[in-house]
Order: sequence, then C-alpha cells, then structure tokens
Amino acid sequence: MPGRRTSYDDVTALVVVDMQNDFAHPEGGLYVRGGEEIIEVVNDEIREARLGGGLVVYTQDWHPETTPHFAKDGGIWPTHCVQGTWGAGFHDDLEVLGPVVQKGTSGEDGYSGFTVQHPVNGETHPTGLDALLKQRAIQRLVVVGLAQDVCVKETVLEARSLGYEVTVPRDATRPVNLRPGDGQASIRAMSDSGARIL
Ligand code: VGL
Ligand code: ZN
Repeated sequence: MPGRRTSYDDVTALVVVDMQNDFAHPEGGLYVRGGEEIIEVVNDEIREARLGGGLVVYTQDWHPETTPHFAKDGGIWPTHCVQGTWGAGFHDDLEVLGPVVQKGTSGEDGYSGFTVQHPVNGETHPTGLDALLKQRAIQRLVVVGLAQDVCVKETVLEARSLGYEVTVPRDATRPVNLRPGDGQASIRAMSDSGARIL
C-alpha cells in the first residue's frame, strides 16, 4: 500500500521495547501516559511483521529489588520492573510471539536494548540482542514501545551506531517526559541519528 508506514521481510525485525505493566498499565510503577493506547498499534505491527516473515523480538526491563537505577537506592526512577513482579510482566493485551531479551538483570541501567551499563562505574556489556539479530542476518529494524524518550531512544541510537537501518512509527511509542520536552527532543535525536520517523 503506498504510504504505508512500515514493511517487513526476513532481514527486517520488529523490536518491541518494554511493553510491560509498569510502563503500559495505568496502575504501573512508572506509567507512561497513554502507554495502553499503543498496545493495539503495536499488536498490528507484530502481525504485519509476522506476515512479512520478519522476526519479532521483545525487550524486558528486569531489575533486582535493589539497584542504583531506583530513586530509593540513589538513582532517578521510581521502582519499576522488579524481576518476577506483576509490573515486570508484559501487558496482558500484548501479543508475545518471539524471543525476549532482558536488561538490567544484575542491577545495571538497561536503557538501550543492546547494552546494559553499570550505574556507578559505567562498565557496559551486551545483552545478546545484537548477536540474535546478526545470527539471523537482520539489517533493518522497526522499533516501537516504551518509553519513547528513554529506552526506545537509546535502543534506536545504538542500533544506528551498530549499522542497522531504523524506522520508528511514532504512533507506536509514547514518551515519559521526566522533564518536559524530552519526548520532542528524543524524536529529534533519533531523526538526527538517521532513523526514519513516521
Ligand atoms: C525505562 C526508565 C527506566 C524504559 C526503563 O523502558 O523506557 N525508562 N527504565
Ligand atoms: Zn528501568
């Protein structure tokens, strides 16, 4: 269809970022306003990807109870996505049909789906997402999910620096806007990195 937003084939993957209760459910610990409104848009994208033979991969923020990522432990975020809790689970309405890459599991910050970073000493290590995509010869990514100005943005910027072609359908993301304007700034940053924003 001309003007269609995204297209998929076997070298294009859909990366669904952190569609977990704590972000996407109004009762979640770090609720992103409007998060639940994108679930059906994301599900449509998942269906399109599968129809086109594209891989669908999910990231999942997966923190221990105590981590300098959380405000209560010296960080900046309200407690969210604690391993095994309701908040860390994917939203019930989300279709989960593909591999899941967890991040933050050892107390790191896990903003990009590709790399986690120790919040104090800055040490980084890969999550396995890049290896998974390389194994399948993926060259192009469509990135959707939450939050647009945090984990979507960081995932997109790192994908660009790793050499992937990236498309972001705006209506399949929402910003958390920790500071006013973060959402708008993230669109600019992703666009400046060479990602295609729809
Ligand atoms: C996220 C803040 C803290 C996200 C994760 O998924 O965008 N935001 N941890
Ligand atoms: Zn987090």
